[in-house]
Amino acid sequence: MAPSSLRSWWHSLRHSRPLSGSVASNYRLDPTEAQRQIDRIPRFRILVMGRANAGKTTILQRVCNTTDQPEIFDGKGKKVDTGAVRGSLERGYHNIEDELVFKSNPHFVFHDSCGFEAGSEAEFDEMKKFVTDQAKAMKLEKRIHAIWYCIPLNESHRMVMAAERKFFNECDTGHVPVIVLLTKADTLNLDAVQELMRKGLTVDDAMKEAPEVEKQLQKGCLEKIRGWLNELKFPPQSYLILTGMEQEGADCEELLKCTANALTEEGLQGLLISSQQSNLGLCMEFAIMKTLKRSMNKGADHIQLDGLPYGLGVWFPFQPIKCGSYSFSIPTLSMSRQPFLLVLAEHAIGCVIVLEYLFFQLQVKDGSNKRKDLQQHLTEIVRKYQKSGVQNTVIENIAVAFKQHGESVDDFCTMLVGIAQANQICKTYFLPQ
Ligand SMILES: Nc1nc2c(ncn2[C@@H]2O[C@H](COP(=O)(O)OP(=O)(O)OP(=O)(O)O)[C@@H](O)[C@H]2O)c(=O)[nH]1
Ligand SMILES: [Mg+2]
Repeated sequence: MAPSSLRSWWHSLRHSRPLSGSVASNYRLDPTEAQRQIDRIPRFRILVMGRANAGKTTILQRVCNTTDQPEIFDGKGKKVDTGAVRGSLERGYHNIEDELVFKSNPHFVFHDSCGFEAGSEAEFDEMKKFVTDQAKAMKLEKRIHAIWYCIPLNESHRMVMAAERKFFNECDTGHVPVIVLLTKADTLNLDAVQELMRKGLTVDDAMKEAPEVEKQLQKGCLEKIRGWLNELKFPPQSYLILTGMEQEGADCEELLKCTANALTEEGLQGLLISSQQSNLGLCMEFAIMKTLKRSMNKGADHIQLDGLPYGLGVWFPFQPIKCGSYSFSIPTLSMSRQPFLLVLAEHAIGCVIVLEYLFFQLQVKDGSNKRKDLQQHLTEIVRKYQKSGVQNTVIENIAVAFKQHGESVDDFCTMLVGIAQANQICKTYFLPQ
C-alpha cells in the first residue's frame, strides 16, 4: 500500500486543470525556480544491499548516468564531508542511514547497507531496524520505495551465504519490494569457455560457443538461487540478471522496468519512471501502457483528448509538470474522426513523441532557450512533428497496427509502444542543434 499522501499527490497531478494562459506564459525554466520545484517533488528512495564488491555503487552510477561518486548526506540532510571519508567511501563503508545522491540525478536517494556480510548480530539488527522503520516511515519523503539486493555471480561457490539467508528469513519489508540482482553475470563467460574446452573444443571454438553456454549457466544460477530464497520466510519479489554493468554505456532498462513492475501503486511507478533520465523510451512505454490503455478501456463515451497530454506527460522527467505547478496544451494530433481507438491512438502517440523530444530540447543550453517557455518549445515541436513527415508515418503505422490488433487494447497498445519508439524525432528527423 502506498501512502495516501502520494496517492493524493498523484491524483492531483492527473486531475489538475491546465493553468491559465497568462500564468503559463510567465513560466521560465530559471535555475532557482527549477531547484524550488525539485525540492517539492518526492524523490525515489532505494536501499541497495549486498556484500562488499558486489557491484552496488556501479549500479547506482549507471542508473544516474555518471561515473562520479555520490554526495553523502546524514540522516538529517546535512552534507557529510566526503573529503574526510573518501577512502572509506570508495571501499563502501558508510552508515546505512546516510543518503547517497548523485549530482547528475538528484531525484534518486540511495542508501547502502555496507559491512552487512560481516555477520555481526549488532550490525544485522541495525540494518533490520532501518529497513523496518524506513518501510513504514510516516513521512513520504523518508520512505524506502524499493530494495535492490545484490548477489554477485563471480563467486559461484558462495552464491547464497548466511547473510542472505538471515535477511530473507527475518526481514519483513512489508509493502516494499525486494528485487534480487544477480550481478557480474558476464563473469560466467570464462566458466563457459573452460567448460567447453574441457569437452575438447579449441580456445577459438570455445569462445565462439561460449555465449550460449554462458546463458545456460546464468539461468542455472538463477534457478538455484530462486530455489533457495523462495523457501525462506520473506522471499524476494523478483530476480534479475545483470551483466556488464561496469561498462559506462550499460543499459538499465530491465532494472528500471523490473523495479517499476514490482511496485504495486501506479503513483510510485510514475515517480520511478519520471525520476530516471537514462531511458526516455521507458517513459514512452509507461505513458502508453498505463495512461493511454486506461483511456482506451474507458470506452468511446469517455473520450477526452484535451486532458490526455497532461496524463501522458507525468511519466516524463519534467519537474514543473511532475509537481503539478505547470500545465500545457497540445493540439489534437489525430487525423481520423473515428473509430475512437484510432483517434485516441493517433493523438496519444503524437503527444508521446512530442514530449520525448521536448525533454531533449530542454537539455540544449543555448541562448535562445532562455527566452522560450515550455509551451513555446512544445508549439515548435508540434509543428516539426506535423511538417517533417513523422506524423504521416505514425498515422500510417497506426492504421496497420489497428487493422491487425484493433480488437485487443492490450495488443494494440503493445504495437503502439513500438511505433512511438521507432518514430522518436531524434532518430527520424534530426538531432537538436
Ligand atoms: N565484470 C563485471 N564487473 C563489474 C560489474 N559491476 C561492477 N563490476 C566491478 O566490480 C567492482 C566492484 O564494484 P562496486 O560497484 O564498487 O561494488 P560495491 O558493491 O559498491 O563494493 P563496496 O562499496 O566495496 O561494498 C568494480 O571494479 C566494478 O567495475 C559487472 O556487471 N561485471
Ligand atoms: Mg560501493
